[in-house]
Amino acid sequence: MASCYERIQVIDSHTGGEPTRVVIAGGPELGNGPMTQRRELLANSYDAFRSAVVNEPRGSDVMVGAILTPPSNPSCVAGVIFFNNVGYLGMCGHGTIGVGVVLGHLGRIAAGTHRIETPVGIVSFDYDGENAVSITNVPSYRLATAVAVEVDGIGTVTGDIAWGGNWFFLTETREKLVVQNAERLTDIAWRIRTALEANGITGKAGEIIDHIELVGPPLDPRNHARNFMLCPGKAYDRSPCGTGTSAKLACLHASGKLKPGETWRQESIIGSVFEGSIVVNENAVIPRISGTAYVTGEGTLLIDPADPFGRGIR
Ligand code: PYC
Repeated sequence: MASCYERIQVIDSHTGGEPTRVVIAGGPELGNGPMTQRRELLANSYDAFRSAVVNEPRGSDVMVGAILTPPSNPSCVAGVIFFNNVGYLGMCGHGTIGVGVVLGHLGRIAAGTHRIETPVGIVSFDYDGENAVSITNVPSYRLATAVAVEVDGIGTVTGDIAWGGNWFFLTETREKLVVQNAERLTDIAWRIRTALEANGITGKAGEIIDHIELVGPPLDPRNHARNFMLCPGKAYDRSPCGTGTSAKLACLHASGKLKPGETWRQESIIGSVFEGSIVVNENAVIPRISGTAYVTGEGTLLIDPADPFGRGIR
């Protein structure tokens, strides 16, 4: 019977081809604590909710979810916790661009500058009132450079470890970064991720490096680089990845290849582009990432308690 359904109201969008499903009502009560605490509560007590929203049969491995909460900081328009097919993200750049456009679509914000609260800090964004959003991300940095790791079936792979709101390993590749090679690129990136973990190569506080970015030359000469970014749940980002582009900007700055005010155009595996730049504030690199998002759907997800896959296929 329809009245038995659990109902979750969502707005879907995509940013450079990468989907974001924003939960605007029907999520669990997460309290008023800091966003880190709310994310922990979501993970520990309501993980089935995450799976129901983004996993098959309602979603897919590519889908990123964003649950809106009241902010704990009154200067923010919302608190946001991002999640995916396997767990939770610190920040999400394409997702923030999607959230900005969805909040505009709902009439909750007008064109201008706004702030959201995430588990890794406050992120501000400029919204043009239509589809364009420029985010000012959390401080980003390169943790280590020229890190060499022995990768099964590949050999020695060298790359940088950087924070852009999530942990990244960025390595230059000679592979052709085209979507037709997605299976091979996924295999390479996953092997790198596995090798990093097996060798105890982690983020600053021992975090798993769960985003692997293969970087190569752009196909479009107007851009500076092209990437293939493998997400924690083995799906690849259709967008250039906002946090991954932030990590890349931090690495470029650390090696003297990007100055404040210069523009970096990052191309994704499907050819969508984020424009990035940095300001440097007390030695921290603050990335600014610009992109566009489009609303693709408005709807109510229904969970029938009798459905054996109602909480998603996990
Ligand atoms: O845009 O930051 C991003 C992102 C992270 C994972 C997928 N997209």
